[in-house]
Amino acid sequence: MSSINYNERIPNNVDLGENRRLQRALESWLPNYLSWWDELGPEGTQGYDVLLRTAVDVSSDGWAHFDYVKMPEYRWGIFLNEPVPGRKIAFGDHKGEDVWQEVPGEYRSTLRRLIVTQGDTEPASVEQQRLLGLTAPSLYDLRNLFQINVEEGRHLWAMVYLLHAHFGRDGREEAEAMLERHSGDADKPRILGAFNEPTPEWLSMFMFAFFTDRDGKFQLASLAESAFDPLARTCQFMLTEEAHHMFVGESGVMRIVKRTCEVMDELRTDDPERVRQAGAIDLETLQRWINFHYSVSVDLFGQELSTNAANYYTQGLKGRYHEAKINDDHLLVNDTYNVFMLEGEKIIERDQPALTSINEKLRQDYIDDCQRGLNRWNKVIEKHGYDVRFSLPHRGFHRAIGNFSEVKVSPDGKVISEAEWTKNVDKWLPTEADRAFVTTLMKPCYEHGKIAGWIAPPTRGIHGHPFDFDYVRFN
Ligand code: BYC
Repeated sequence: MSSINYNERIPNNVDLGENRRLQRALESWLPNYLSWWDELGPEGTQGYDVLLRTAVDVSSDGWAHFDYVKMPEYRWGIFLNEPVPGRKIAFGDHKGEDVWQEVPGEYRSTLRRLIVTQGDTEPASVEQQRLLGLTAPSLYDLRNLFQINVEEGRHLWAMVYLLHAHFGRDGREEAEAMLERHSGDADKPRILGAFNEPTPEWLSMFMFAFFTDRDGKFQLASLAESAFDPLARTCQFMLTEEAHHMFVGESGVMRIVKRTCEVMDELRTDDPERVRQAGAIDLETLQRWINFHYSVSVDLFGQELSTNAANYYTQGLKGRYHEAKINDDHLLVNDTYNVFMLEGEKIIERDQPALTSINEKLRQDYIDDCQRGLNRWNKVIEKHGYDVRFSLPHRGFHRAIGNFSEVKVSPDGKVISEAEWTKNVDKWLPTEADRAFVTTLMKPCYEHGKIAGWIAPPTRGIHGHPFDFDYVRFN
């Protein structure tokens, strides 16, 4: 591995300088990427100096460099975790064989598809968040938004590198297409449902970073098990950056809950209307946002029973979360897994072949992780002495993919009629009126040390700086 030159056009630890053809291909993609950033990246921010971390290394200490950067000048580098000497395939038909440094011909199109699906989400999220820089509740939050945006951009680079380096001409075409599909576009939408939903205000931003970025964590962790070693090592390193994104989501919602509770304390009431009049977001509204973002994110795990997922696993392309820590044969041919199914009008649990249930297993790992976050939010409410507790709706609620997509399921897990759904949906999902209310709160608050009234300040700043630091300089 050569050492990394942060000043290179494309900083990297893949010896790009030694591979002129690949370097030229990526350098010719760069201007397209930059015009995409200009057009669909954070609106009106070209001249801002932002205190950003840039990945410059892959060692666990000191992998990032913090400095003021104008976002279009950010160094979107290509970094793969160091190879693990002698790494063997951990699961599926090829278990025990050496991992692959090149794509096996028979798995080429499947792997390309997985990489494209992963890559497509990254610029999608930047597009979804492009207007949020106009209304951030504080400079600290504004900086975190931009940090996430540039890193999602880098994650796109990570996938584009794999496509260019390992998939020849069709890889290059897929890399182009990544900049042609757009979030919410009627003709060329992004591939996965949740990435076509707008993220128009900051409550949605924090919920997205908690729920949808967490899908990223679990999908990347599964791809980090791949027998295709460059993919595994790329995803491993992406997970390092991803942790901050989920921190932004979890702590963001936590700070909103804290502020709401403070306002309820001051008013001595938990009446949602009074809370709203005081400029905070009532807990019932927060629950509706949880229901929405959770349900669209749960869809991202695919169908409960999927032969695609079984094939990815058997072929060694995509493993389970923390594959090596699971105590079984890592072949799963004779195993079963408990899956939620629809039987007539009832939701039942039934043992299904473990191989076809791989998506559902990952969804369960995700659900458990989400619940841990909710428990932490609930502690804040509990500390303030209120009885309300947030809960995750049933996994069948508001689904567009899989076993429950054809029926209506209530948050507590009952299959209900269309009429009952229509009667209750305004209690369960954000209404137009809710969205309009939340939008009224979205006013930028860019004075040092100040913060909008609907969210509490963070307990700590970024990189050892205080909350009232000038994280963004507007020039
Ligand atoms: N929307 O057999 P199934 C992140 C399609 S997030 C639309 O269950 P499979 C990030 C599916 O493609 C992580 N379509 O599918 C977060 C298939 O289509 P075909 C992103 C969907 O393959 C925040 C059909 O339905 N990474 O990084 O087992 C910010 C049959 O379904 C959806 C990945 O997703 C959906 N929700 O599972 C920034 C990893 N779900 O074949 C970034 C790579 C399913 O009939 N992707 N379909 O045309 C995969 O592993 C798989 O593609 C999926 C789907 C898990 C998504």
